[in-house]
Amino acid sequence: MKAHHLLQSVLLLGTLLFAHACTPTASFLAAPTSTPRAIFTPTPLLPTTMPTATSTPMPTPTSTATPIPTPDVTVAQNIARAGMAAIQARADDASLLCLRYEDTDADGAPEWVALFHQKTDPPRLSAFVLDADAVYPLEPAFPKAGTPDVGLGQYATCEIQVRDVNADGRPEIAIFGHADKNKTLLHLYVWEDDTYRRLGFFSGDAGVRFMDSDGDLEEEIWEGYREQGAPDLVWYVIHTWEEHTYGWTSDRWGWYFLDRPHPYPTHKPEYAVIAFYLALNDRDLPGAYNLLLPQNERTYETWAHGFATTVRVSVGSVHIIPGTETENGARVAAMVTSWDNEGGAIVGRLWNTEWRVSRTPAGWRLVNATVEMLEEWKATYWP
Ligand SMILES: [Ca+2]
Ligand SMILES: [Ca+2]
Ligand SMILES: [Ca+2]
Repeated sequence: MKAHHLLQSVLLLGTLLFAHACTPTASFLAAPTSTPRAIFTPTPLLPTTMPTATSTPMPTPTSTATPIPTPDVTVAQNIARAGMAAIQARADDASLLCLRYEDTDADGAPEWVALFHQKTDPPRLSAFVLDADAVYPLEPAFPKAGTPDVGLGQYATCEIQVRDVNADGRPEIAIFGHADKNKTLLHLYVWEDDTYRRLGFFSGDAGVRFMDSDGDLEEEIWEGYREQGAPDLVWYVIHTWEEHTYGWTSDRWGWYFLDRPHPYPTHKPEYAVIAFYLALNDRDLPGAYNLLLPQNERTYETWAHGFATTVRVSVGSVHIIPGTETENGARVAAMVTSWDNEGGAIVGRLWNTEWRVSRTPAGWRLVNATVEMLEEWKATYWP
């Protein structure tokens, strides 16, 4: 029994030592953020002697001396130098901002992604992929009419992501840029038919970001636009990956500034409806109630009780129904998504909503609504 324990201990010790000795050293070749500079990580030393037991003959642990390959630092340095030299040779007078050494075409071997800043007027970001001796420029989208051509961006920055952003199994190269008037740009590329195809170009003056808005674990792309008539509001256009391209699938409203209290804009019929749902989402129930006309027959307490289980509300597709606007009244349509915690389960609902709104000296107010539930689902994952 004693001997058995000892054997177990020795084997356990051997296993621990072995496991420790075999912990893979970081492969700088595959390091995701490689600037062309190799860092040598010393390999932990193998124990030269194993503990031996005395009394009973012990089986010799055989799992000791698998030789650990010593990383060849010279090879890595040479790769880095060659990549840097090749990239600088193509840079002309542009400044190299950053380099990534990652597998951008899913063939198992890394390529160089280089991002440059050119001192043109206006200055512009450009990028290419260096794969062995082949150079693939990442072509920027044509600028929209009336806007200057800034390539991937006007200012020097290095915001590159190499990952499968649309969950189709292939990696994308995502490059963010910035330009005048607070504009953010996002270019997306994927390796396809021997070239890097531009999958999409997105821009907005209130940011562009990846975000999973519906809880399916796939990220959508959100373009944010500030609302000219109500600078506290942002209008998000949400693009979803569908088969071969990103398409505009929905929109929603949000706050541009995060600080509170939020000033609720009510100087247009649509803004009053947007403000009402943003207030609900913020759980500012008194604020939301104040946007209802007092002739609503329910007291605040009764009304507020209806939102006891609400955890999130969002609103989009807000517009005045054509032909309904008069000087003092209008009908405003909106698509509302609500999320409620019902007995521990999160239930999402999509509502087609139509509000009758009325002008008051204090701004537009919500009088009453007709709602139609279009969809109801249980959220398996809470975004
Ligand atoms: Ca590759
Ligand atoms: Ca992909
Ligand atoms: Ca999603």
